[in-house]
Amino acid sequence: TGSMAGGCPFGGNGEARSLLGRTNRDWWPDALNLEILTQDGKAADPMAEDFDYCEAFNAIDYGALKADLTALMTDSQDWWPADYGNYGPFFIRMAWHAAGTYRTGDGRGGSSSGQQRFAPLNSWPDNGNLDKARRLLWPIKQKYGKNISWADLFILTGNVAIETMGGPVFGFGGGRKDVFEPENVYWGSEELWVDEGVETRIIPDEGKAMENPLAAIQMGLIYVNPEGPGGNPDPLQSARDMRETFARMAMNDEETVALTAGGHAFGKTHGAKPADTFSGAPEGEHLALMGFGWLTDKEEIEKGHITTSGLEGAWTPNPTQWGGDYFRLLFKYDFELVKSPAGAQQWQPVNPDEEDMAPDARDPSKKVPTMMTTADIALKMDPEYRKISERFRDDQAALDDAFARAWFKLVHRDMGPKVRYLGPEVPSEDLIWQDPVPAGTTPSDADVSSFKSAVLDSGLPVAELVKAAWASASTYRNSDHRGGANGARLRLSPQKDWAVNDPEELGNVLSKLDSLRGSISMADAIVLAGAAAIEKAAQDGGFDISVKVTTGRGDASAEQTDVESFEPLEPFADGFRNYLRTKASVKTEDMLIDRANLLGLSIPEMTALVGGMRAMGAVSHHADHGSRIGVLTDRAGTLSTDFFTNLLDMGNEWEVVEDSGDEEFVGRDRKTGKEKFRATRTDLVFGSNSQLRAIAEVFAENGGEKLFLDTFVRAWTKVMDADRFDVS
Ligand code: HEB
Repeated sequence: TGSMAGGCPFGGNGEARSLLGRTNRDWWPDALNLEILTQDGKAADPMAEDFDYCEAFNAIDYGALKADLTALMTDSQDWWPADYGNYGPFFIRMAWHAAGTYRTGDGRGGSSSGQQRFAPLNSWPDNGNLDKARRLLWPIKQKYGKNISWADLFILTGNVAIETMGGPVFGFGGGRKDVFEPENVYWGSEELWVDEGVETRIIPDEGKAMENPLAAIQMGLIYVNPEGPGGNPDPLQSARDMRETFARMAMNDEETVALTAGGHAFGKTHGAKPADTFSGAPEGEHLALMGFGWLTDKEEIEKGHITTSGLEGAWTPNPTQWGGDYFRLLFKYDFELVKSPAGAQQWQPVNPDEEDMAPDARDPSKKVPTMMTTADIALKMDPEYRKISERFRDDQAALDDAFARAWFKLVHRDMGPKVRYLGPEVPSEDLIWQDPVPAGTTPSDADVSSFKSAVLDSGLPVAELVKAAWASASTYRNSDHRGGANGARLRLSPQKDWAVNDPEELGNVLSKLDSLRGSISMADAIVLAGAAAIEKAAQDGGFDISVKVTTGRGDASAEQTDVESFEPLEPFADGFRNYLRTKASVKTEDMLIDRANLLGLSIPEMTALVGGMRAMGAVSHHADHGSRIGVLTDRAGTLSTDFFTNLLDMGNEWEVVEDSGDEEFVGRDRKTGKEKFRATRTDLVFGSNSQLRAIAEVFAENGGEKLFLDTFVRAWTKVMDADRFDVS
């Protein structure tokens, strides 16, 4: 069972599940299947192979784009009229929901690939009517074309909305490159969505906690249920859910309060009519609706009689103007529980003064009561939230600063290091959550080669050098671009103490490298030492190869490292090192696939890395039991195809080790019964799975060594350089 504090990734509540949980195919079995067209490595992406989004973005007339977005805010369209004549609040919600799927657990979700355009996100109940927001943007997207991605446009539009309504903005970095197909992300294994009566994911009475890496309380929500947990309007339980879900997206209490209150300074909720008077979500709707969902009669839409969340009303009397009204009203009034016209539970001020009423969204001369969701009331009822809320009520400048910074973090959190940000509005201040790394220097070729020979002469074994380099670089996640070898955070807390890194062995390797490196950065030294070891290991097998290292990495300090924020990067399983700490609710081999995906590896690259690292003996001691588990060779330390040849050899017979929970296996000589090898599921899957076996065969074939070595070195270099945004 996962724990509130984090817990094992994929550690669900006991039931085994598949890696992706429920996918689009489960939700919409009849949807058009385009996947057969992306077989054989054919791209869904229409852009030319040499398309460079950075270059395209940098060529944009940024000022003109912002001016167009500013004009769009008040350019109300008949087919979806703007509340109060201003789309600003609507666009802020669009941007927040684009970014709000981000989760620290695996770094997936978030704003950076424009996933809100695709299922399931385009059809999640919580994203209701954002199809209209995106469609309102189309003329601007069309005008600027490839120079601005949808993903960047969603966020920039949110920023412009805040700015034009007088709100504080900290900056904007572009660089979110669109993808053109739904990303395969685990969103949960429930069979129902929030509006279909599914259970919430935190049920303390039943010991049920939200499994990692999920960060929303129910399937189909970005975070929490606005009506309270499972629809129960209990502000304290709502605070509990908020605290947990916001923490999963890297927000502390202060950031959570600032974001929620700051966001709800703007706009309104929509619950004018019962939800069953609207059509279904976009992905399953009729062709003629052209990608729209949640529709009703034109006349009703014109009158603003729409339902999104089901709650109805604005939070403040000035829903298109930034200010302190949210907290002023929250503390000025007692609130009573009422039902919206759509039947949702919400809170209304008791006896509000006339000037504290909100304008009607279509008729400014008409006054209507304001409202709060149960989650808003939590900001007053939860003791910790309340302290922060009172401070913000009394200090508008503090709220301005906290909101601007938290919003900036929210919408840039999954973009990785600051060098990836583009455009004229990138703030100069370095922020700790950007994992800053000081610029490095490039050592001379002579220094590099003398360092490499010194390393090989030092007596440090190939396996330990390879493991150290892997430990350093393989923390990288393609999802949020965090981790990686740059910065050499491997030598800092918390990474230096992670069980997967065999801390004692690692400490010894690192101090040896430190003593030999001279002026080379520690980050480069670790990668160079790995390269030296691999070259030697290949040479021992009779192959002369060279492993190219792009030097120039810098070393981050402890002060530049937010220890807590690195904790979710700790691998609970790393199939490349045959490491498994806690059995997950998915199969252990699924964890390898997941990690390979986060490293951006192809199937052949993943296969070559596993086989090569096993051959060199680069396996974690944790799984070792002194038996070199997975090292299917009698010449460990040599970079060879032995792992594959022995795995595919019919002379070997495999048998599960009793009491290993189906995790460990013995390989015996089929004739004599003599034990030859030990292996894990992650090893045997390369013989048992037909697709992986097909790759293993290619490497094990006569003459396969060259292809294996090329693939290994390419994959290795890819992992070592995965975070080198400073040079690419
Ligand atoms: Fe919010 C809206 C809830 C957070 C911003 N929200 C809203 C609504 C609801 C909510 C229910 C309504 C929808 C409709 O339309 O119907 N939120 C919520 C919750 C939370 C939140 C529960 C957590 C606690 N928000 C938030 C944040 C932000 C926001 C963080 C930002 C920052 N919202 C918002 C806005 C709006 C909303 C702006 C408005 C929209 C319009 O107007 O359209």
